Amino acid sequence: MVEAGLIEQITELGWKVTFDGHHQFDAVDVKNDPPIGILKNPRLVSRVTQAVAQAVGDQVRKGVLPVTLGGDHSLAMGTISGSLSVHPETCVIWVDAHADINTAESTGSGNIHGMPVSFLLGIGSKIEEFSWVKPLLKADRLVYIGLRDVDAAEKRILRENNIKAFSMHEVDKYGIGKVVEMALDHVNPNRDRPIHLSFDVDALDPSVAPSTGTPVRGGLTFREGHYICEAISETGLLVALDLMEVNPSLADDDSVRQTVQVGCSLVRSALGVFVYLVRRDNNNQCIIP
Ligand code: Z70
Ligand code: MN
Ligand code: MN
Ligand code: MN
Repeated sequence: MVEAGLIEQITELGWKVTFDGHHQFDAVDVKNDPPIGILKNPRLVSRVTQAVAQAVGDQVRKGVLPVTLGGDHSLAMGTISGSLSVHPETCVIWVDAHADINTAESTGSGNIHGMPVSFLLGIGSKIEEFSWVKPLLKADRLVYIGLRDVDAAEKRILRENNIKAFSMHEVDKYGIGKVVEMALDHVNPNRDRPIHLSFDVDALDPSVAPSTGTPVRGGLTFREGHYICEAISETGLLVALDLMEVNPSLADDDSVRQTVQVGCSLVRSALGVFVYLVRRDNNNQCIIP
């Protein structure tokens, strides 16, 4: 996405952009990383996400809006920890085909990218390696959009913790405009809380975003995905953005190009391309965010 020109594109929108590079990953050197229980690469994931938490928290504290490009969605353990460490009242809008809420007990795969939400909520047994993750996220400050591949154990966890989720069924039933409004009403009724948007590109239909680890058919259209980003941009409350699971090592060149383009486009929408195009001041001049 960076190679495709995302930095220049965001700059063009009127933002002053600093590219933070990949330096936080250089500090991680984990050669011997056997599973803990069945959790795969636990030390690597813990150290990278902890470094990301620090980096994101530092930016949010300065009033800078961090955009994290991933990478698997375990990264959101870091990004959301960073946001919550500065603004404890932050609400999270998690756009994904998956709920990513398995615990160390419920996971069947041992993939930590299927578990970040449970760590943030502090549910399930505690793993010493991840003790740095503080359970700062409240279940009523979290809302999902786009779900369609949720494990049975995850469904139980969602139910037991009373977590609001708008699956593809609700997107079909109400339309994306109403779903985003209901999602915001749930986590942010007075539109006064900071918003962390964590967008897994696999929320989009595989025909729109094929280059991702776990494509699931029946996903969001190109416009539905963009509408979510635009509507959140319009609130003026966005404090951090994740665009996750774009994987250019998967699929053919055309699919990769398409997925990278759509990823860049979602980021531009979340950062106000829509507002830039349509909002005008009293003198009919475009207001550049
Ligand atoms: C399953 C698990 C999954 C992708 C999350 C799958 C989860 N629920 N897949 N992200 N890409 O392994 O926990
Ligand atoms: Mn995900
Ligand atoms: Mn997913
Ligand atoms: Mn994932």
